[in-house]
Amino acid sequence: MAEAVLFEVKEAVAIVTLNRPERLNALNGDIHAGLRAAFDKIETDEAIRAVLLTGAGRGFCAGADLMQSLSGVNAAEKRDLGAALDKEYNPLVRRMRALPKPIVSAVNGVAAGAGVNLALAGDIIIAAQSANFTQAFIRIGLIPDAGGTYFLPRLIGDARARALAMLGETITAEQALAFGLVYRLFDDAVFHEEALKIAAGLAQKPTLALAAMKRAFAASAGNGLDEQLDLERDLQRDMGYTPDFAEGVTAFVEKRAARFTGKAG
Ligand code: LHQ
Repeated sequence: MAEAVLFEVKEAVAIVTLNRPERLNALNGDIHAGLRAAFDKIETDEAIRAVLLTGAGRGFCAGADLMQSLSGVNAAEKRDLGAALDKEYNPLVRRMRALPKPIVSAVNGVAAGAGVNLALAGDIIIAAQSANFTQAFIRIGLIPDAGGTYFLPRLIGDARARALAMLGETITAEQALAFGLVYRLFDDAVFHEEALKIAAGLAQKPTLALAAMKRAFAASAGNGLDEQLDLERDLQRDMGYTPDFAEGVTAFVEKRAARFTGKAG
């Protein structure tokens, strides 16, 4: 059986590919296990400085596997969906957000349900022209999970977030771009290559500054301006002590390209 998650490292980028194309990469136990293993490696391997999360085939991810994990649901048998979120989905979203390395979510095709919200847990979200996005939850009597009710209003505003969640309509990649759900679109033919280019570029940047940005942006959602200014001061103080800051300034003065290591010392 093919591995449910493919993992390879190229140009200091961990390329993590959801790999159940016949099910549009719907999330089952094998995919969750594969993702856990991938993030174990990404968290501990210093040579990995960025992540590219994408899907095999014509889908990015169709959300929870309704055939395998949830089939046979009936009113008499009460399923604790909260347990699945506690065990698999929420730790994954928290892990992605806390990862001190940038994540590019490359939505290569269909994204539905938790598949969309998994992408939104990344830092930079790009999509192929043929991609589409559906908060499919309402179609089966659920609410957006995997961070959907958190990410959506912050990214696209409350009005659009509520409409997408409540109507369960599919939006095209162009609409997603216009809404601000994704940063950029690329033609399908060059999508993987362009996605890798972005991730590889991030992998050459000062990693500690990217990690500190993730912390600052994460805190910004719950902070007032005063607290955020204090946090920026603290994080910037840390950045001022990094070799990459010294290298950045030296390279500027010497009018050459900087060579960042992403290391603390
Ligand atoms: C699938 C799936 C799928 C299995 C397509 N599962 N096979 C829930 C509960 C528990 C805890 C955690 O959180 C969640 C969160 C959730 O994510 S709930 C939302 C789950 N996702 C959905 O409701 C989406 C279901 N899929 C669809 O509505 C459609 O497949 C979409 C709109 C994604 C794509 O439509 P099409 O492009 O027309 O493709 P298709 O429907 O023909 O799908 C291709 C194959 O993939 C097909 O299999 P088949 O054997 O007929 O070729 C589908 O059955 C299979 N597939 N999604 N989630």
